[in-house]
Amino acid sequence: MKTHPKLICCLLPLIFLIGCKKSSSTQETSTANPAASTSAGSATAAPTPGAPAAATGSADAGASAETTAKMAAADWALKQDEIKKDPNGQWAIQAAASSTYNDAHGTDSWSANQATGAPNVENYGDNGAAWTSKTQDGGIEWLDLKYPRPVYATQVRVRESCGSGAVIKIEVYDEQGGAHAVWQGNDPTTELNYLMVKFPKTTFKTDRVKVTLATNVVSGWNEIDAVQLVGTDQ
Ligand SMILES: [Ca+2]
Repeated sequence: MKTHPKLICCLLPLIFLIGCKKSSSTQETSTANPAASTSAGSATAAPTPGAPAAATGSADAGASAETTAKMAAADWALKQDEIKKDPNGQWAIQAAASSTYNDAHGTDSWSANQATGAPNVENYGDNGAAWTSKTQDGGIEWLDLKYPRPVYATQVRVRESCGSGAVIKIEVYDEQGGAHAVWQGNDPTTELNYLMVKFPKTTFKTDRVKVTLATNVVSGWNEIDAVQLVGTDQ
């Protein structure tokens, strides 16, 4: 019963997004523009598995659109696999959050812990294997993650799995516990994809990342499946 209102609220934007999938092409993604960025960091979102708008005026248009869609889907799968296996990438081993849906704690569905480990959400939409906040559109929420090995960081990849596009800031912590913003801006992520934030290699080692969201900017539940810290020992 308690998940009932949640499911309805998440399904509405989901239906909307699925409905927009074909026309909201990868162009939107490619305009990824951290315009409000206050650092040297840049952000991109992996291409979506959605098909680009179908070509018209040719008997082969349907078939070629299908081929293009399949190739885009294959590219997406390859990219997901590449990230999952990145030798310089680490998955979180511990997490805390500003709030959790239904006050989930421990390893409950939607708890902060659901954002630790490798990605395990296979489809875009509401899923207890991802973290989400107590309310859908309340505003500022955050996720604070710990990693096994301190590294000189070059990238953070946030896998968004529902209500994508609400991340506004990413910080990494130095060994003294000082927070350093590596990115701030407009999250271009759509559907089940990574927000990929690249920045110049940090001058300190870090094993802690904080992801801040403004949940009011994308209506419905904003869920994070996993967060990868990328960096090296030297
Ligand atoms: Ca997860």
